[in-house]
Amino acid sequence: MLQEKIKKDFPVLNQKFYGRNFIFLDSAATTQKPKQVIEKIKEYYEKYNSNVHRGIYKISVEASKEYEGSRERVRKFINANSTKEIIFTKNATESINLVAYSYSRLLKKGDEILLSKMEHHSNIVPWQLMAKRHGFKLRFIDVNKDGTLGQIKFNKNTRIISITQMSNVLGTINNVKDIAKKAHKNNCIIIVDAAQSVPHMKVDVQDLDADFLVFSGHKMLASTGIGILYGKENLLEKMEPFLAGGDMIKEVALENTTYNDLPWKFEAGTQNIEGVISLKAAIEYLEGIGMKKIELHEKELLKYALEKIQKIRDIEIHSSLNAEKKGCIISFNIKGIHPHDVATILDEQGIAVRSGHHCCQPLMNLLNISGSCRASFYIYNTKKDVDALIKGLEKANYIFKKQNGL
Ligand code: 7TS
Repeated sequence: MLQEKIKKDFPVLNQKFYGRNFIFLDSAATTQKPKQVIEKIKEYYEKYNSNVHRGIYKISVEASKEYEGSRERVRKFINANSTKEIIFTKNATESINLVAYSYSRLLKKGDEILLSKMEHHSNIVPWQLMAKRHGFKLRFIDVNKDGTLGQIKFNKNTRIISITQMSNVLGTINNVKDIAKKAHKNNCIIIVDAAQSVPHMKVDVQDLDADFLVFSGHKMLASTGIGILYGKENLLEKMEPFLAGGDMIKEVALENTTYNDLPWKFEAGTQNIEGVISLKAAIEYLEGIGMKKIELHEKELLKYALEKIQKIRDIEIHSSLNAEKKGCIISFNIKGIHPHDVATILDEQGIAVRSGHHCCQPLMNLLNISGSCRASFYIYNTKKDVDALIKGLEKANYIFKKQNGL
């Protein structure tokens, strides 16, 4: 893959900070946007900015066509059966909250929800709220020492398993297809948090047999403020709306309201139209490269990075070192240096990494650390970026350990 050519499509990456080429290694938080996506958003505002599903004039019809066209593109991208199963939300977080709120109303007190200890806060806190409200029990699957998922046990009350397909800290890829099979055998549904996986690998909701699957546009080249909820039609039909207002209704009388058909039943009020439209451009960009090629590129880059980073003095890597089985994310600490200090030294060399708890405090507790540094890679990163990271880490060691006479 021609990363240098790809990099040229991303205006943010073509800047210099502190006299050095900017290197972005925080795509797990959000990705940069190619000019093709930025142009598409500009086109919407310059040519057909209007609200959707309501105007009968030319540009509103055009905006509605683009909006629904994007839904079809998302459907095809994840191989959903129907566009009725593709709901636009604000982000992956809102998608999980939607399911938690609306599906929980179909359950009863004492039912159990199974999560894992590697979940992002957005796949823990909504369930805590529901557990408190409805009297559910929460149970957490352990994480093994090598960062893989521990043994999963269903019991007769387990009704939902909500689990990440790729950990945003460890990079661990969970076999959600296998988990879905076991869940269904146990009369339980599966919700897949695909916020980190969909941007990096081919995800087919029918092949996985996921009941629900969530992800965010901003982690896959599209704009912020647009999320996706995939849900099986028969389940979405049974669920009450999450938010209420315009567009999600069929008929409103003062006493009673009938709801719109799927997917609009779950899209109340004016939506993030530019966000939806940007999604189509983002998917076209990703598919223009090819998801398989993206996966292969990231595996190669990860293998290279893992080999090099292991040689850094006093490094502690918080995941498996097997590049074949994980996403392109490395979380690490350098013994004796605070992760924020490491990140600051890297920043001074034009390298952006995230440091902190990565919205995974339970996992941090399990790893017995308060935070870590995290380098996460994407289609625009190169081996040269890895080399710069390694040099930056060596510099951190040099500065801190020299200062302290170590
Ligand atoms: N699930 C996972 C696995 C995530 O990594 C994130 C965000 C979310 C859900 C929530 O996504 P949002 O778009 O609704 O915010 N993860 C990160 C991260 O690792 N650094 O910043 C955000």
